[in-house]
This record gives sequence, C-alpha cells and structure tokens, in this order.
Amino acid sequence: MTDAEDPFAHLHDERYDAPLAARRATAATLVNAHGRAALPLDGIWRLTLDPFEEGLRQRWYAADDTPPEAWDTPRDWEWEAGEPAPVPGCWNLLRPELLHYEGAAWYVRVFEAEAAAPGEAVLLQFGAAAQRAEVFLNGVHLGGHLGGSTPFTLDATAALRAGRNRLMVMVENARRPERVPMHHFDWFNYGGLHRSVALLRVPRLHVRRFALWLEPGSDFRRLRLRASLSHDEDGRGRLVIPALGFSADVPFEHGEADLLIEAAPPLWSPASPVLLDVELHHACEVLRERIGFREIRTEGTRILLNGEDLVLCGACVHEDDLATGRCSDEADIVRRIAHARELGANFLRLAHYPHDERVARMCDEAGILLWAEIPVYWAIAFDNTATLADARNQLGELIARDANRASIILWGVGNENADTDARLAFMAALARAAREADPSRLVTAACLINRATFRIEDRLAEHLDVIGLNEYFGWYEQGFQGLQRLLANSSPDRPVIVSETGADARAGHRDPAAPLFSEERQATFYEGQAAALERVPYVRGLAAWLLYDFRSLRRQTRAQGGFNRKGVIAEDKRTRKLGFAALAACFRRLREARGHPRPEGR
Ligand code: GCB
Repeated sequence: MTDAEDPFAHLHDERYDAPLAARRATAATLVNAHGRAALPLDGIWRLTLDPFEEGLRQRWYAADDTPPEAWDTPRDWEWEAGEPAPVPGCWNLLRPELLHYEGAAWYVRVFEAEAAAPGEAVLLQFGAAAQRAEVFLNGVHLGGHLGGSTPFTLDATAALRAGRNRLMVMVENARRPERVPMHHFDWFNYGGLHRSVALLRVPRLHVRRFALWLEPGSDFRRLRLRASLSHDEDGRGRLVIPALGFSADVPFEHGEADLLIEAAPPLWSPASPVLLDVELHHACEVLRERIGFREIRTEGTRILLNGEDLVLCGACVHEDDLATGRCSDEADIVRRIAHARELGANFLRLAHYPHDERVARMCDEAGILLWAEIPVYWAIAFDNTATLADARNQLGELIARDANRASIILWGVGNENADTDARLAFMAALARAAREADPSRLVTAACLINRATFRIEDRLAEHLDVIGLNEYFGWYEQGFQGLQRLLANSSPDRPVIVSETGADARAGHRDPAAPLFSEERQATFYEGQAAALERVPYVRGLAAWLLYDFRSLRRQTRAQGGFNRKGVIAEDKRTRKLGFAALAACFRRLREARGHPRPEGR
C-alpha cells in the first residue's frame, strides 16, 4: 500500500531515510568556493526541532506553502512556525532549553533567484553542518552529507526556480558509535549550520578546485599543480603567478590536470610569511588564491622547514565560544593568533576536527604553523567499513579545502586510539590516503604510550612522519618521574611532538600549596614538564593542552562546572591563569635547549 492510499503508512516505515543515503556530497564533488562570486544565504533562517525525524518520515520537504487556513487536511508542520535562528549558528545557544538538544532540526529559508542560464551550473555550498545534513530545494532532495566540520557542495541547477525558492536543510547531531567522532568525546556536541551557506553560479564545465605546492625534494625549484574539472572532459586552462612573471598552459585530460612547473618562488616561513597571488584561468572563470611556498620534511628525528631545523612550540585549541559555540569569527581568530604570539608560540594544533577555513588562511598571513586533523578520536568503530569511508571522506574534504595553506604542515589522522589490529589497518589507510592526496605535508597522529613496555611505541608509527604523544604526567599520573622514565626508555626513529599535555585550573583559584585545580598547580605542572622535555633531543615540539577552557559535559566537579579547565586562559578568552606565563617559560626552555633562543615569527 502506498502513502497516497494510506495516510498513516509513514508511521510504520522505519526505512524512511534509506533512499536518501544514495545521494551524498563527498570530497570528490567539493568545489572551492573561495573567491568565487556567490549569493550568500547567511542570515536569519527558521528552525524547527524534529527529534523523531518526522520531516523525513512525513516528507515535510514536499509540502507546499499553502497557508493553514486553506489546508484540506491537517499537517504537523509549517515553516513559518519555526523560530528565527541565525546561520551560521549553533542551536544550542539560541535559548537555554536548547543547550543540550541532540537530534534533528530543520533549517528553512526562502530566497529569490534567477533560474540557471543555459550553460550555467548553480551550486549550493555549505561551510559545515554538524553532524549530518539532508538538503532539499523546492521539495527536491539535492543530497546529504556526513561529518560535521568539513564543507560540501550540492548541485542545485535543476531544482532552482526563477523567483521564489524554498531551501530546507535537516541537520542532525545524534551521537552514534559508528560515526566520526563516535558517541564519546571530550568536547561539546554543538549542532546546526555553524558555517556559511552560499549559492554559486559557475559555467557548467568548471574547475572544482586546484592545489599548487612546492614539490618536496626539488631544491625549492619546482611547483606542482593539481586541478580537477567538474566533468570527465578535456580542456585547457592557464596558470598565472604575476609576481614571478609566470604563465603556463594547463592541459586537462579526462577532467584532471597534474603538472610540474619550473619556478623558484620566494619561500614562506613564520619569519617571512610571504604569499603570492595565483590565478587559474579556465573558460570565463578566474580562480584566485594567495599561496605560500615552503618545504616541510623530516630527517631522522628532526623536522625541517625549508631545510632548517624547526622546533614547534604551541598550544591546542578547540572551536568553542561562550556566545557562539562552534562558530568562529575573524575577531576570534585574530585573538587566538595574538595569544599564541604572546605565549611565544609558533604553532597551533586545531583539535580535534577541521576548524573554520579562515583559521588557516589567517595563519598563512601571520606565519603560524598548524596541525589540522579529523575527529578519529578514541574508540572509533575501526572494524566498520562505512566508518572508514566516512573518515576517509572527511580527510579528503579537509585536504581538498586547505591544500593551498602553507601554514598547515601536519595532517593528523587520529587521536588516542588503542593499538589494535583493526585500528592499525584503519589508520594506516588514512595515512596512505593523506600522502596520496597531498605529498607536500607530514602525516601524524596523537598516540598513546605502550604501557606494557613503557615506551613511545605504536605500530602505527611506521605509517607516520611525526609521532604525536599525548601524555599527562604530573596530572592524571602523579609526578614527573614516569615521564623521565618513559623518555629515557624510548628511542624513536622519527621526530616526536608532545601533542598534548596539561593540567586543569579554575581561573581565580589561587593557593600557594598548589592543590589540584589551582592556578599554582597548573603553573608548576608546566615547570615539571619543561624540566623533563628540554633534555630530550628527539622531542621536536610541544602542543600544550590547551589555550582556552572549553565546554565539556564529561567535566562535572564544582571546580570544572561543565568545562575542561586545562586552558591557560579561561573560557572568557581574556582571563589568563598563572599557567600562561609558565607555559611561555616552558617554550623558552625547550627552544634554548635546542639552540633556538627566539621564537620564529615577526
Ligand atoms: C586527552 C584528549 C583530549 C582531552 C584531554 C583531557 O588526551 O585527547 O581531547 O580533552 O585529554 O583534558 O583529558
């Protein structure tokens, strides 16, 4: 019996969303929107909570806009009944009752547009939707997306109408064991359209994206260009770098271009973050980027930037704001960079998922080095092939989005995952995928200690360029003797970065006896860490956990109050704890011990 015959059929159909899964935006279909003319769709949308996914079951998206007084049968939904909600935004902060909402909600907005002209494609571009999205334009399912922190593109050409259009996006942030991240993590589960949405008009055959980098091992004299077209067709483009007086043909075969170019650009570094304007011309379009060229590689246990020894001193940071949740704005990013500089840092780890696209762009300008990662966090369903496909896709989207960012030197493929066979296969596959998509960066993961041998030892290490080590000696484990023992006991054959270490302190809790959760305790913690780490040459960096306190429902003591308090600055992003100066001193010691007395950078 069909819906038309039985008005209650939807009550019994638990496979209501199965047909949608076939149409998903992926890294392959991602278009780089930067610098392209776009109709922004940010602003006030209407939001309706939908914990039962009734909108999919009852097909709210297919309903017309007849006003209620003209309905012939009752309905459960009208879009004007939704509450005004900003995009970008997280629903959690709309009103106190929504703080802990996890589930589906519908974002709806109406906009005026012209239909696609002949030879034109119209694309809908989403900066991110946490965690899953299903997108409908004028009742047509354009596609869905999995993964809450990466961008995606959907083709709206056929569904767009001249005049009034109704765009509906179901966003859903349920925590599930098979997702990436899975249901258990130490940050706040914000939901919503937390980055920009825009409509792009491009030629039917357009360049989806291009990446241009300094080819590693080319003696700084060769660039590599990879670009892809929207269709499997041949074509011709032109690459222009005005500052180098450079211009070359770019031949596309079956929609792909892969080219080595003789060119010796000025090198980008924290001390001299020089960016060049780059143009890729194709048909009537010009894609513009500002790109820094640099080489990052390892040699034994050292990390070399443009052939010179690098010591990474910095902090991890979450995207979390008291007022806006996961949304970052430019002022927030400027502040993050300023705080990093004040600490004497040259490095940030963007934990534990892809951050706003502007972060890496602004770090390119500022000369701050970055570790960017995907949320393969803790006990991921490593034996689930769909989970691997999801993780691989999120990695692909991150790399596709940020391939031109000089500041990103490390791709992180996971965080604190137990060393099992399934995890090894899963994460080795991710490391391979990262290298294949982007040979111009290093691959890393935040690893655990091998407790049996008490060494920095992980079977994944052979697939990594740099071993990240999360250790909390002096906090979760008493005293620093364990750390000294671990470091002395280990002899890694590649560089190690302490990818996390930190101690909680509630801002304002001062006590000279330095009890747990006091500012003094956090400060002495960094003194103890510095004393142990400075002597160990294979430790080439430190990313302290972390810059700012952040919301986490795992943290429920009175001292924590629903926040992870390991920030050296409180959640107001202003109040420095004693740990701030102690961490700056720790960086000085690490650098001095390695003969780098001054932070790089301007
Ligand atoms: C870790 C995790 C990080 C946590 C941190 C902590 O090892 O990687 O996400 O927030 O410890 O504070 O315990």
